[in-house]
Amino acid sequence: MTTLKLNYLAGYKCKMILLVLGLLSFVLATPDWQVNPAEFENTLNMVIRVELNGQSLTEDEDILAAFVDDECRGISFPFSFNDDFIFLMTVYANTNGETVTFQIYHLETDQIVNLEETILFIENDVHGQVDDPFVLHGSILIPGDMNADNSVDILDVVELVFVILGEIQASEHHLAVGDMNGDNSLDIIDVVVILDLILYGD
Ligand SMILES: [Ca+2]
Ligand SMILES: [Ca+2]
Repeated sequence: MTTLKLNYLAGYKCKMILLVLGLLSFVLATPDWQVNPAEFENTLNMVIRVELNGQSLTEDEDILAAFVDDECRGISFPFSFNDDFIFLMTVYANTNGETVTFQIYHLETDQIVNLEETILFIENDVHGQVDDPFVLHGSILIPGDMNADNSVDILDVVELVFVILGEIQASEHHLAVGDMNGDNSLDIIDVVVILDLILYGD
């Protein structure tokens, strides 16, 4: 085999490896949350239900995590129960009295959401039961939902047009959910994208 061919094959292999790595990084775009139970002596257990924008979860692939400061202290995946999704969460610590916070990765909108409630870690505590879960609340941004009513429809298009025309002053929320093409401005292109979303879905 000639050197030229070998160089070509090596280059081809490199491109394939880069392609595979690229695909992997796309697939693994979920949060890098990990906890090592062996590092902790104490636990508490929770049964949790999560409400985002006042509504229960509809995805069974969201991920819930517990934190003390920025350190992950527990991870849980939802399972279906009584037409809802609940999480069984074990939280790990070495010290009582630490404040535990929670975040959820919302797959559908690819957002990590800070949840409002916190607990104090007390070893062997139990929070929530299967028929009466501990409820965590948070807010997600729904692309296109200009009027923040948890759905995207013609009213959002009207509000966006009013914002573009200067009839309504653009708020941070408007910019966060209305800039559909990510160019940091609200204009007719965003109207077209939202109309497309309403008419044809994503
Ligand atoms: Ca709306
Ligand atoms: Ca835009």
